[in-house]
Amino acid sequence: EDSPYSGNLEQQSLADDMDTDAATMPLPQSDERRWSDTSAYAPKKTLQSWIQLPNGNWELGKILSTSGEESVLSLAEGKVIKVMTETLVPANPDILDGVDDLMQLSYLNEPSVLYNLNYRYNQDMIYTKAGPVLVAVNPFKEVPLYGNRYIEAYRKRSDESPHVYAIADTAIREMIRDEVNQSIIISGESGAGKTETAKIAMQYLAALGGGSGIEYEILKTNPILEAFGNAKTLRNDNSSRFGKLIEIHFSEIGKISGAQVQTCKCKLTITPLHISRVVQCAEGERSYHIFYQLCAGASPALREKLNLTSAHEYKYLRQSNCYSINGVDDAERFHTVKEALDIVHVSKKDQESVFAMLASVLWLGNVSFYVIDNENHVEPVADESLSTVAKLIGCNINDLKLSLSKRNMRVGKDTIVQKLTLPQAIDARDALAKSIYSCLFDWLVEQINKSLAVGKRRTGKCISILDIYGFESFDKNSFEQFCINYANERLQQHFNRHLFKLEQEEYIQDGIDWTRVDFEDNQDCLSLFEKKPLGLLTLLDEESTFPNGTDLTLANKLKQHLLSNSCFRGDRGKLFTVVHYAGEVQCLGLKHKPDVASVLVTAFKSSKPVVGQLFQLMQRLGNTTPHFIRCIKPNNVQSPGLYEQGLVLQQLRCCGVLEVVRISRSGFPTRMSHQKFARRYGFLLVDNVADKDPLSVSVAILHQFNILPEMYQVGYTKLFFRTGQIGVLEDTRNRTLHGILRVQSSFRGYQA
Ligand code: AD9
Ligand code: MG
Repeated sequence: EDSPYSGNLEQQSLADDMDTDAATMPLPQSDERRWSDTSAYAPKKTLQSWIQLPNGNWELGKILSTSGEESVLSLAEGKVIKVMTETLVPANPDILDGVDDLMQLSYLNEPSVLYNLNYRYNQDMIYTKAGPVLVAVNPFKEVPLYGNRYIEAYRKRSDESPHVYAIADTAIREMIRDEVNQSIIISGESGAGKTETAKIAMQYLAALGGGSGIEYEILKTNPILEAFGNAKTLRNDNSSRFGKLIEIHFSEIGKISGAQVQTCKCKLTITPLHISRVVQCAEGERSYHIFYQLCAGASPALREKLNLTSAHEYKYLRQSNCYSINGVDDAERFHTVKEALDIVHVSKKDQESVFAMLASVLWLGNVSFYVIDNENHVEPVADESLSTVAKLIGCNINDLKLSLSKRNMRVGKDTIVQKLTLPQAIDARDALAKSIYSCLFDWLVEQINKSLAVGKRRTGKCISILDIYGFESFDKNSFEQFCINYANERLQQHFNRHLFKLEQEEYIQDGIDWTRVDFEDNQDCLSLFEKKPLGLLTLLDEESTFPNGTDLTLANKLKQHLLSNSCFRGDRGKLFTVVHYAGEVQCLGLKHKPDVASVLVTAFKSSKPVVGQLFQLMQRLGNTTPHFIRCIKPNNVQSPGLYEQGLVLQQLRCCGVLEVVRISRSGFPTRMSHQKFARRYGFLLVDNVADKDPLSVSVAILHQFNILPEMYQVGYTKLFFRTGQIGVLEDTRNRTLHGILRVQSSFRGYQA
């Protein structure tokens, strides 16, 4: 008696649900409690339900009975438990297992989404749509989803399952159709798969735009940038330490059928590399790959020229106690990089200079100092390291000595020479090493850009792929996280506005009044950063010009001006918290400690260009049609087949996947065509409407069930409902069908 479903009717009713548009079921919804809300949920009406175990994981249970405030459920392996009914979260019928768009789930709650992604992940279906967004769960193994056969299938649209290729294909088509530049924006935590995803997208674009041969060059930028800009970290064996925007330009735009395009050129924009890794890195991590590759792969002749020894001999590489990466052959990689350099037209001579610069950085790290007077001033030891550096960078050994032991100070109009103490000299040495590496990296990017240069006559349009570091929150967060999170906040706004626009378009198309639709924005948080004159960025800039400023004076200043913004919280001492869309981040140490500049080091990168460059990057995306890919890392140990619910959930929240569904549902999320609506509920009407048109039937239903006017909108072709409204109708429909079933079965019994 308790279960409304039995026999054929259950199947029929579920099949009906499948038949309707996405999200036509009563959906539990509450903005404050995100997706876990159960208010619109009557457990009696489903057979299955999610229950949260003490370890935080969700498990599926069958509801055996509900009495008062408690329900009894059976779990897997025959376990039976009693729980508070209000803690139950509705599960979807089995028929919806593994749907390829989360929007198709009848119940859109956290456990259902987690389950759905997991279900697909177990079958190597790592891609899933969340409305307009593609979610990619890192498989940490090779999956059979790529290559020409797949590219062909997506190009012909014979395969429509979610894929990076499908996103790239849509970007091409929309570029041609609308003559608007496109962008593919990839985000996610470190190790989630952004860089791999970017490469997969490039692969598709290159394959489709192929012909001129330049697509091959474009793909070869990857091994170069990864060798010089990626490193093994504790989170990812191949972690990018820079943000990358690659614009792929298309010269001729053909007809939309088959998306005929010709790739022509590309342009790379890179955010500054996190350069300090060159001189310092944590235990178990590595410096940039290229150093190890060079040490392992250089030919005897090159070794001789650079006076190169093994990686173990260099202090900069030795300090973190980690030289190799599982499954990676550095020597082999070195050859790949050399080949790639050939392909992007870096001459053999220039390549040799590049390697000489790398070796000079390594040797610099081995330069040591000795005390020369009783004021603890030092000079570099004139040994093999020092002479090799001088030779490699092509300077006089005495000039090098000078630059590592003295510095020029401006006092008023005069310049005085100051001798350095040991810590100062080490700083000067490291600053020089960093500067050489950073110039080298910039130079490489410039070479690549020259080689693949976009001509002056830009006829066609372009598709940009953004592979940027995702939102970060650690126990200690400094300037680096501050910049990264600000960039992500801007991206999130881009994301929100874009989705809002999509929604709006659908409403306008169907002629409904969209001014009544509210969307939540992250403008408050952005204002916190950008407001002038009293925003985080301005205040930070201002404070960094005060020579006596400290973390504490900065924090006090911020607290003095920013407490009225709800996204800012002053904590004790030099700590303060920024409330980002993806979570709270407690910051300290934003005030930059300037590096002691050596004579050879020119303008050192300060806070301004970092923020500036990120901003530029964002602005470039402003006039493009964005396509979003959110990468998810299912475990922290880079291992295949392991799916940790808690970790995935936290990322779904951080990268706004839950948000996107919420936004997509925050206006009039439930839609149904007049015909479908009339067919589904028409039989509930008291009056006979057999000869009426679907719209009139629909309106009659709305009236009979007293659905309030502000709860729905009537479009030209569809009805649009606020969340939960359809629930009333569904309930009545189920009850009525249940009644019919009882009559039928007793009738059958009577016949028998
Ligand atoms: V970081 O922010 O640069 O530290 P990413 O870029 O998000 O990070 P990356 O693309 O480097 O992560 O992926 C990490 C590792 O996951 C790769 O080295 C692969 O071993 C693995 N991976 C990611 N995506 C795929 C895939 N589609 N197929 C197979 C993958 N392996
Ligand atoms: Mg990366």
